Order: sequence, then structure tokens, then C-alpha cells
Amino acid sequence: MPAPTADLFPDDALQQPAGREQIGDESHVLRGYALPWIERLLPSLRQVLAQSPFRQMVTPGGFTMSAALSSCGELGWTTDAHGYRYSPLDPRSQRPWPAMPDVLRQLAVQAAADAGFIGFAPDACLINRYVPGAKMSLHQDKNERRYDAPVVSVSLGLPAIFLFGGHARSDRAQKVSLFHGDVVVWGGIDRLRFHGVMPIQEGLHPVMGPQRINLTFRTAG
Ligand code: MD3
Ligand code: FE
Repeated sequence: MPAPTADLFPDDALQQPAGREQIGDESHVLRGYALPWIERLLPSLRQVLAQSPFRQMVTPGGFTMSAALSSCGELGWTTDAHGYRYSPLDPRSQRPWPAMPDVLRQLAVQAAADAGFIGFAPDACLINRYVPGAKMSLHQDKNERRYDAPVVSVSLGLPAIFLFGGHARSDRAQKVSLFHGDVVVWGGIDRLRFHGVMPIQEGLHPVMGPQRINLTFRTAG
């Protein structure tokens, strides 16, 4: 006997838990997942940024990144003329990065678990700020010590079109729109796929203003 839903739900997307969209073999968008957390999340984020403000970094090739960066957690991601790396110190202050606020860690750990990755233990939260026109070119995230942990990202503010490529730079990228409150969990085979962000469009978000902030949680060390 055929499954009773075979004709009613021919599309895979309809077979998934509400608000969850699979975008790769081991990657999911959790639509609006962070919305119930925002009121507690934003004050924590503000405290982090008071200690380690956004700054624009220069790549080893001499290009200034259009997204401004900060970090919290035991390790923060930095780049300069010497290369890309994780460091326990904020190079601007020469002091440890701000601790990862509990609310941020809990959000990331719960989202990872809901996407199938139990026991996620992030030690780094990279904070990217995009003003209209800012983008992130296609790249792989390869500075982490191991690749078996997932990456969790939280989108805040202006919408973005995320580019999700393949394992080769030349592979065609799919476009995924990400909105305020969306959480994405990338794991397993998708962890080393090329990805990027198209230039952010002009706009004014009612909560975040004229910017997009993306939080990326990783196990780096
Ligand atoms: C997909 N940030 O910080 S979300 C980055 O929106 C970065 O700020 C983008 O790419 C942003 O490195 C994209 C995060 C993300 C991070 C790691 C990934 C997506 C990923 C690793 C593999 C696949
Ligand atoms: Fe990345």
C-alpha cells in the first residue's frame, strides 16, 4: 500500500517540521527560530560590542573586508597581513575577547540540537556587521581545528541573500534568503562548502536599523 501522504505531499519540504527548511544534506534553515530570544539577546550583544567594537579587517591579500567584525567566546577570528586565524585575544585591545553570553550560547546549542546536532559546544562566536552594499565573497571556513562540529548562524536585521555553493569554488551556488530571526545550522558534509553573502540592499529594519548583523557560532579550538 502506498504511503497515505504520497499524493497529498509530493514535495519534500512539506514533510519537515514547521519552519525548518533543508538546504543541504546536513544543513537546515530554522525560520524565525531566534525571534523569541531577541529581547534577551540584544542587550547581551550590546555589552559584547561595548568591549570589542566592530572593526574592518584586512585580508592577507591586502583587501579591506566590507563586513565589520567582532567576536566573543574563548576564541575570536581575526585576519591581518600574516593570515587568517583564531586568537584568544582581541588584537585591538590585546585583551581576551568578551565571554560568550549564556543567552547566545544557549540559543546556538538548542538550535543545533533541533537540527540534529546534540552536544554542540561552541567556543567562538563571530559577529559580522553588514551595512547596505557590504557583502562576503565566496569562501570556505577552514581555520577551525576540526570540522565535525556544526556551524550555527543567527541573522538579525536587514535581509540577505546567502550563497550556498559546492565543494569547488566553480560549483553553482544556490541562493537562500535569510531574514531577521532566522537560524541556519550547517554540519557534516556541508561544513566545507563554499558560501558567501550578496551585497546587502538599502533598507531600515524596524529593530536593527540600517544594518544586518550575523552571529556565527563555531567550535574552533
Ligand atoms: C556555510 N558568514 O562568517 S553565515 C562567515 O552571513 C560567514 O555573515 C556569513 O560566512 C554571514 O564565515 C554566512 C555563516 C556560515 C558560516 C560557516 C559556514 C555559513 C556556512 C560553513 C559552511 C557552510
Ligand atoms: Fe564563512
